[in-house]
Amino acid sequence: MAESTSKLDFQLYVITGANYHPGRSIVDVVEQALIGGADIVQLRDKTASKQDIRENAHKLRQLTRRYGVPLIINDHIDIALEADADGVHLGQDDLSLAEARQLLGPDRIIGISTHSIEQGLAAQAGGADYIGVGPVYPTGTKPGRAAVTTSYVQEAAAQIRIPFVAIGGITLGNVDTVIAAGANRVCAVSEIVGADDPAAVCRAFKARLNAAANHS
Ligand code: 3NM
Repeated sequence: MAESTSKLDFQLYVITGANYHPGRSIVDVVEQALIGGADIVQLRDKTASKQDIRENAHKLRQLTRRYGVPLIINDHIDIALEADADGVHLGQDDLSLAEARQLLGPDRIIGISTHSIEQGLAAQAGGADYIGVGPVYPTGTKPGRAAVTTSYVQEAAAQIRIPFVAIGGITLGNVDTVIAAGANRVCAVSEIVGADDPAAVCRAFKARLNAAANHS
């Protein structure tokens, strides 16, 4: 289904995961991902103190500005505003989309995690700028959540008109299957930030995404 025009243009979305790179700084790992071609960055940290998240938000804001790439903050609308991030990403159990929009205003990006086509359509109707579709495969990064499989990717490709990004357990080994199911955008945590060479992994993801885009 044709997408509506949007303020978002990306193929490869990288989300932070500090536990995957012990001993390496978040700025270093994210910069490697940006060098490799990551198009959008999300700061996600479910365990750090709010002060640490705030500090990382400011550091990643400076870094992503240098690369001309949007920065999204997971959950913390106050930190997103304070750090002048481009937007927030919310789960199904977080603040409602309407409340978030009220706080963020019309121009900032709001992304919503969705785990079924019903949730996807609801987020679209509610004014989300993009949705996450996942977890496509089981993943230790978000344990305990059943995989939605590529069938939700297929449903999203057929029915969702805002940008959707496939997420969850996506690796260089399975990304072609995810793309073949209809995803033009993919997101990864562990495969990128846990890699010895995040830039090389991002380059490889981008090559697959671009090859598919050029053949469609
Ligand atoms: N959200 P990895 S899956 C943060 O389905 C997140 O909403 C998901 O990490 C969702 O690439 C997920 O390491 C984890 O599997 C993605």
